[in-house]
Amino acid sequence: MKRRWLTRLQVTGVTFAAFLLLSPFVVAFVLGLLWLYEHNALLIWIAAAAIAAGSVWGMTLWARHRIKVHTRERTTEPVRPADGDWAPLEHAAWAEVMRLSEQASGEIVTDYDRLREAGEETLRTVAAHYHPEQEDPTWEFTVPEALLLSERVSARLRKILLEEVPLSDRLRMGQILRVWGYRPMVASGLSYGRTAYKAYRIARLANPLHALAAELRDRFFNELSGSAREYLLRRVARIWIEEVGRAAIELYSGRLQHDADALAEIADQEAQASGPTEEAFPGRPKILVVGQPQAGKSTLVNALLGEYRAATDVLPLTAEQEGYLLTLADGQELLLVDTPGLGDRMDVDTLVDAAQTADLVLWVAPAHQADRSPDHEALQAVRRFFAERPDRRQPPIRIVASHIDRLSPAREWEPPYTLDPPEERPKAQNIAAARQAIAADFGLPEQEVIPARLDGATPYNIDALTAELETLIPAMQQTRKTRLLRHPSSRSLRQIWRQTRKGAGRLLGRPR
Ligand SMILES: Nc1nc2c(ncn2[C@@H]2O[C@H](COP(=O)(O)OP(=O)(O)OP(=O)(O)O)[C@@H](O)[C@H]2O)c(=O)[nH]1
Ligand SMILES: [Mg+2]
Repeated sequence: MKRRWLTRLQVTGVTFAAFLLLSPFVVAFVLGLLWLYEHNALLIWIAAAAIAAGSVWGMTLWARHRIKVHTRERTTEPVRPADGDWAPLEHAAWAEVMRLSEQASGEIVTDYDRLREAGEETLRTVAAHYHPEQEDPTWEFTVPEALLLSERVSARLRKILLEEVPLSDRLRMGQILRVWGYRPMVASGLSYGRTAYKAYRIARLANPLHALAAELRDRFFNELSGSAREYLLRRVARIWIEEVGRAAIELYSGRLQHDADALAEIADQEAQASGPTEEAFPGRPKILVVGQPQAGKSTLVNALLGEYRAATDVLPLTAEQEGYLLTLADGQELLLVDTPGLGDRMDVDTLVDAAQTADLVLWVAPAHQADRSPDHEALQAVRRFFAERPDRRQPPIRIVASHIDRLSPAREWEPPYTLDPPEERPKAQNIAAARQAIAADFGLPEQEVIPARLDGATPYNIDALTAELETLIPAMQQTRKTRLLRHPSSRSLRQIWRQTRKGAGRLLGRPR
């Protein structure tokens, strides 16, 4: 009884205090309106207020629309796509990560334990992919590697959240993510590592995920309406899983251990091991020119170089692999390697060996010559080699269909010939037919066969080939990176340690 009376008194008190507090503002507002009226400015004021209110309303609508558009468009796509330089094994692991990310519930990000569990599950899934033979391969990495992993995740998260989650700048991001910068994966990952107990304790002090989860739960997302809240939470959850997955893929595939300098060092070692031609030009993407004897390989090299450098003859000539430096119009340098004709001087095993260190294979096939069985056999061997090793990337292959001038009518040579679609002249029709037949024999799409006449003072269609080389540069560089990561010398512990020393030192608070 007494309590209710007290409460009533309190309510009245509060109301009275509020009235007292607000009254100056109300009075000022009314006086202000009067003043405006007297100075004939009331209408202007009303118009300005309406414009201000209207623009705020418009912005709200726009923000809502943006969220809706995102919700509709990007539910199954990864927030950030797979990396270009991955080998098939990495893509398979990424597919698993995507499966987890698609199933992710947004609610995990408001609960520290569930967030951590989702990270661990992602790590476990990727680990099992790379070490199927082990029962629990998840923690099969060294302390420096684990530190790199966490560094990698946290470095990307802030940027991605800000870019990919609309309105996330409204979170107290700066603060939270700076704490998150204290390596979330250390908290989740290293709690299992005996040797890293110290690092774990430091990370636990900051407890960044806990802070983030609380922030997401309390301050920000509760203000939003149902569907927008659900969408944003889910998006953060997906970013979390995908980025942990991506970093784990980098870790287990050995990529995390390398920076650009280390790759350059490995490239040098590989070049030295592959003989004098490459030793002279280390670090350039390498194009292997192959084909049957007399196909026109050396002529192609000369045509690309624009000068006579590789000896050509009507008799089998090129006796061993020989490298030339090709500089494209934009200054990009490539290493062109001329090879002996497939057969006695270049058997299938030698070709497969050479293809392993190539970033692109240019296969020269004479358009007028019907027997392509040696090519077919050699190509199958190359394909088999890479199919059996999903951790490697097969270099891209393009076919140069040479000797198109020899196609019927053999005496006619009046370029240019239009092929897409083929023009009326029988020569053009025959070139198009040869391109189709070669594509079928090699099991490649027709666009990957480039018809050309290689010999003579003005070789024909070399510019199309050069243009193709230019567009292939990124693919060549990706193949190269994947290849160098597989190089035996890239696994030396010394290197791993040197690269991770800095990160580890920073985290543990002392130089190592
Ligand atoms: N008509 C015509 N002749 C060509 C063409 N391409 C190359 N040739 C000629 O074919 C012959 C052999 O060319 P090479 O470049 O030496 O052939 P290769 O593939 O290097 O031969 P090996 O080194 O012996 O394996 C030379 O006489 C070239 O002039 C072409 O597109 N049309
Ligand atoms: Mg030759």
